[in-house]
Amino acid sequence: MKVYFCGSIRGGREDAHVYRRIVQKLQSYGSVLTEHVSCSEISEKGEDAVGGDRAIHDRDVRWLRECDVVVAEVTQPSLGVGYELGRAVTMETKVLCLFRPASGRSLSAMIRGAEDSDRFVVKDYKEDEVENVLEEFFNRLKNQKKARGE
Ligand code: 6IA
Repeated sequence: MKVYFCGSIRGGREDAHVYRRIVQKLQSYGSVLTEHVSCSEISEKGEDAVGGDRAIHDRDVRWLRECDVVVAEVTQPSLGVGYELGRAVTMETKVLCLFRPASGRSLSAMIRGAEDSDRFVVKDYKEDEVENVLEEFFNRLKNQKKARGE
């Protein structure tokens, strides 16, 4: 299973510790293509990739096409994460968005309103529940795959 993880980079790195926790758990389900998003060394400048922004964009879109599922932490607003989610919807890839209401923020209507409880799932959670929330989602995903004979 290939998992594409989305989290804010230039949108702000305040939640990097939560991204780390999510990526760690995701690695027990398969390979995480975008592991670097959780890396504590990346600052919100996120500028030092070889090939510049075009290379980042093109590689990330290629990975989005390759992955089986997209998991996004959407509490910290990020244009890049919003863009990735829009592309994932067009590709008809399964999406899980994770949002922490305790942040005091209000999630964009374009994310909350995209929820369809099947292909695009939005889940409110508390930080210490994150592993359980992921476990529940991936168990359901496994059962759905089994039911389809995949
Ligand atoms: O607008 P943002 O920068 O917050 O967008 C964040 C999202 O876009 C993440 O989910 C990433 O998948 C993607 N993204 C944005 N910047 C980069 C990036 N920068 N590298 C990889 N993906 C990115 C360079 C950092 C590099 C030196 C490791």
